[in-house]
Amino acid sequence: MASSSLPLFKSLVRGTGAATRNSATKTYDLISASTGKIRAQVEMASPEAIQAAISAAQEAQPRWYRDYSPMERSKVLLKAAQIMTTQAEALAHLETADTGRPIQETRAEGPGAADCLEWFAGLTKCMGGGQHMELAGGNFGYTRREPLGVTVGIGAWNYPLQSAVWKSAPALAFGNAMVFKPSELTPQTALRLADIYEEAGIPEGVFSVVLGDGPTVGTSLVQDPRVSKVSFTGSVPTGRKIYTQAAHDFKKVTLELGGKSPLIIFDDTNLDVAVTAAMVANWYSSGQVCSNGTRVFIHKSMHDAFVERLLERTQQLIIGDPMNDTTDIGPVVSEAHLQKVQDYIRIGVAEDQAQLVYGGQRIQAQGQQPLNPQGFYMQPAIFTDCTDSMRIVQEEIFGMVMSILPFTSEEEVLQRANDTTFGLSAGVFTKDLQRAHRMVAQLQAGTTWINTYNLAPVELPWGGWKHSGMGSENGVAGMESWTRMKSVYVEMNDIQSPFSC
Ligand code: TXE
Repeated sequence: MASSSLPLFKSLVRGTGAATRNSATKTYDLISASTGKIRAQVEMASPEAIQAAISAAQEAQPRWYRDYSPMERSKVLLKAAQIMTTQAEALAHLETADTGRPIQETRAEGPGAADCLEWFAGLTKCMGGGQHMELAGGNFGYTRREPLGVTVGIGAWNYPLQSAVWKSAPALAFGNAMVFKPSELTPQTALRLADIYEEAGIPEGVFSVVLGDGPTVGTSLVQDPRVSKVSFTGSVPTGRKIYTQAAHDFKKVTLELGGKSPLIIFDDTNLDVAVTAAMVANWYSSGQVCSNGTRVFIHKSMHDAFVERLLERTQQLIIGDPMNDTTDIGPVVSEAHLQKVQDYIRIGVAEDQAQLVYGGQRIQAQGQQPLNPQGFYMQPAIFTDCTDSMRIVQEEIFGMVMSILPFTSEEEVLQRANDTTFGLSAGVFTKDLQRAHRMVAQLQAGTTWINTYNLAPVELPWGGWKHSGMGSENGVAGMESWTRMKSVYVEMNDIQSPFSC
């Protein structure tokens, strides 16, 4: 039973209609991934609160765009970045409490979010139409780049702060307002972000956070006709639903969806580099990363040595309380997600000739160290002898389940790597530069890495191909995603009548 001393998280709506934000609604419990116990409660945004958030955004957006020049908006975002940096440690604790990701990982979130704010603070100063055309008769035309208006962001639970900032920083930088809904499992850093924006000087109503589930709160946001864009990070089925619903009003949509990415390791790669790559691409964040390289294509000639070294190093990982500085791997986010990952491990064991050569079990201790028995802890799972058509090789699991797939030639591995409905990312490890560039040119993925994996600096656009999404976030492309163009024709003479009178 929840006790009344538990923290209660509520939506954060400031500005027009904000008084209705506390209208009665139901609450739900948040469960700690490391103890399995109730750690807080969340009040679902009522229909009135959702309406209030969108009304506040609608009222605030024109002023945010017209009264603040790009230079002024830039300064506000830089201030937000500065506050974000000073609060990085506190944000890391909130993120770890919500997600179960180790604190040594979540310490990167604040600085990463600050980078994103700084990037868009810079880019907003370049917000211009970019075209001035001399036209017939001494007339001329030019283009204006303008904001979209009221936008909606819907975030996922694996990287909640990153989801919130990757969407809101560009939205706000280019003069939009945003109503953001974090995942129902991970509300805390989005709420803190709203406070940071307020402290930085972003006017009330420009950014609101509404809490609650997808089917009711998320759907209301997506279907509201006042919303002109939805930016979503999450699963493929939900992305498809949102795309369909948004089509009714021809809203702009950006979808950052799942993946089943190939990590391709050629035999000129140093053995330990190869193993580090596979571990980074599979074990980080307990495997809950959309771009993870879960299909590990390893050249046949180094397969056995690779597997042996991978097992050796994976066994040394410290699985434990995510708040401990030394923990490498924390629990997965929820009991339901743990069950989903465990189900896939059972499917893998039953399928074909695949061999589970390491791990996969739910655990209550690591060596002599007990773990909280109610926590959602598991060992990483390594499958060898996999074939391309197996379900564990084709479907996104979003957990620590690595499939090892030997290959012999460049042509063969390229064809097999692309043989998936997903197209989020891909990595190639080789010392042969020509081969590396040849490969990335043919890999069907929105992001590719040469001799590294899972880096996503804000300077480069991020977005999936095929079923992994549409549109992109970050990079210079971020300006395109959050603005629209307007052509202006200027007549320098009296208008000529085409009519007879
Ligand atoms: O995702 P959902 P879930 C994948 C991963 C994971 C699976 C399920 O495979 O196991 O998705 O995770 C909101 N209208 N990824 O259940 O349901 C929801 O409240 C509007 C990959 O968390 O897609 C949450 O805020 N919104 C991924 C967000 O959508 C709706 C990260 C994601 O929820 C909605 C997360 C609706 N009808 C999961 N239904 C990645 N790309 O990184 C749900 N939501």
